[in-house]
Amino acid sequence: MELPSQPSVVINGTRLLARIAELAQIGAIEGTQGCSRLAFTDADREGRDLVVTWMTDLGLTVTVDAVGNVIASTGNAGAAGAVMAGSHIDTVGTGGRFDGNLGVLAGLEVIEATLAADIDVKRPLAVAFFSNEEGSRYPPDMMGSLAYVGGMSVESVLEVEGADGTIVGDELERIGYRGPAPCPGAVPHAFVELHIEQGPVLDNEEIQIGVVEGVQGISWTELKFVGQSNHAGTTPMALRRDPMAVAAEVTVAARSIATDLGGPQVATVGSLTLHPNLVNVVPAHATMTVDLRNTDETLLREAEKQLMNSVQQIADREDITVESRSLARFEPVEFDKRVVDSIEAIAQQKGLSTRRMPSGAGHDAQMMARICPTGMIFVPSLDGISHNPAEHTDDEDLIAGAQLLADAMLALTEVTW
Ligand code: HGY
Ligand code: MN
Ligand code: MN
Repeated sequence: MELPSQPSVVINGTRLLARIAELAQIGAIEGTQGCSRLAFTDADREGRDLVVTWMTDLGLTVTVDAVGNVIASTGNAGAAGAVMAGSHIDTVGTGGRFDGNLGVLAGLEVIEATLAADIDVKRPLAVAFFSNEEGSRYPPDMMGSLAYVGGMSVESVLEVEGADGTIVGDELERIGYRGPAPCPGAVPHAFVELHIEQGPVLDNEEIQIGVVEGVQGISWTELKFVGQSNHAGTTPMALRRDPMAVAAEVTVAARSIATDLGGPQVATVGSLTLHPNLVNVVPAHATMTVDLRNTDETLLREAEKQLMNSVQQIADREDITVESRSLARFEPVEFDKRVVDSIEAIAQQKGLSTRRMPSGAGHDAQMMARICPTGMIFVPSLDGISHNPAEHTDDEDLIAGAQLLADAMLALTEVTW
């Protein structure tokens, strides 16, 4: 792609790092550099209020839509026709300070530096934080951006019940972020998300920038095994209908499916709850989640098929009933080649080392790719650690990623599709 000579702007790295640190204080996890701001909790509201203050202090037009997505833009048409950056500021319960937050604060920094440079930019700039990207408290993940692009109705978002029994609509109301702006939202000219890799590739290969070509497919299933609670001491093994024994075998089966399929296939049992969860009671039921992912949709479907076959065989043998429901299901996504190519060309022009790669994690960009030309920029995660308070990315990598975001966004203001 022939790169237009884009207006250049230098971001203020010190200001960016200071904002990352300040936001990380909200929901800070004692003794770590991580934070916990589950979607629509008080900590999430506090984080939202801080970032909205930074947006309004810049004089940006800030809108809140019906599912709590927040869009700040230099024009008064919101995201319509804008070159938009964005990500999320909600975190998993034991989150790091960079996952999502970097993409939002870097987007804000690009706008602030551009306004300060007082240069003529052909299109409005915008930055968003989308609601509940993590999906840990309320599935699916990328909930806000999925609604923003019309992939999930506002009504169905508002009625989702969380693992803790609360309802999205009530919590959004309670934290004051059930806004008036329309959802689905306006279509941007282009969308670019800067994000930490959250995996080991860039760090291992000592490469500065990941040029992300797409996002792998995601399949979340909740399995509830119903047995018979009984006395741990008096019930002979042959007479038991033990749902925990089934959950354990299914966990091992999920792991073998991933290792047998090989390649990028991954399988995770991240949550398991027993009822009544007591030392001397054979459980009545066990509820677990299985997260399967693959860059190849056919192989992901194969993994799902094998999982459910194993579930049924093991449950039948143990005389256990199974209730299953899908919590999230997204096919693999490819980003727009023109955006991917321009991110790569600009990075290389700047002398940054790059490599093309898929994203193992889900991102709001995979939803925005449904409505406009979209790309992503990765910066290295130390030892590939993420969804862990120890998550770390070096300052110079954060700043290099944010500067590349600025260059890419401004280049995109110059192109017409
Ligand atoms: O689950 C994911 O990949 C993302 O962190 N929500
Ligand atoms: Mn993220
Ligand atoms: Mn995450």
